[in-house]
Amino acid sequence: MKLTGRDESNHSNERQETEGWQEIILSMGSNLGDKLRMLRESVQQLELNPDIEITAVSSVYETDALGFTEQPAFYNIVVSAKTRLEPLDLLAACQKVEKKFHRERKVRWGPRTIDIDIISYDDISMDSEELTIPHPRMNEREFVMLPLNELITGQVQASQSVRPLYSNWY
Ligand code: A4P
Ligand code: MG
Repeated sequence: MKLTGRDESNHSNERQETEGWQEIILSMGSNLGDKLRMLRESVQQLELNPDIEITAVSSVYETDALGFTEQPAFYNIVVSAKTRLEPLDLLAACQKVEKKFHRERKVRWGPRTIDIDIISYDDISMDSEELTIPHPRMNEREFVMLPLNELITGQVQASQSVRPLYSNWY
């Protein structure tokens, strides 16, 4: 998925594709501790990676927990960026940031200090045990779609379960 109408690149030359900078979308969520700080410092950590360049950050949305609902509300954002990392190396970079903030995986869909999901990577589709892109549940998730829509259109929208909280926070 691309936010800007870049030209239809030539996918026949995959080597050239993977060596360049690719457009990616990340979704980040936190529902434990100082959630705003967690999001801010996680974006900062990604920015410290020389192979990742953040291009836009959405407002922070307060969102009702989906899946395992007996947990605090989340703060969610969507970030667009460019990377010259391969998809699995990008996943590793995201997981390194999660680890830095001592994310513990106790309950699937349970509370977390920071969760970073790769929503899309250029126009690539892949489905392996480690990584599925585009993210398979993105379309049904307002906490992804509303911030993503903000990055694409500039319009901040709210729904019953997704409430814009902070703009220009980063
Ligand atoms: N994995 C596969 N594809 C991807 C991808 N595109 N991006 C693998 C990132 N990771 C991907 O994820 C489990 C494994 O998924 C990883 O090891 C990776 O190899 P995880 O982050 O360890 O565990 P998780 O987050 O608990 O599971 P999952 O399936 O990622 O959960 P979701 O779907 O991300 O849901 N409610 C609100 N309001 N806001 C939220 O942010 N998040 C979740 C988590 C549930 N409810 C929520 C929110
Ligand atoms: Mg995840």
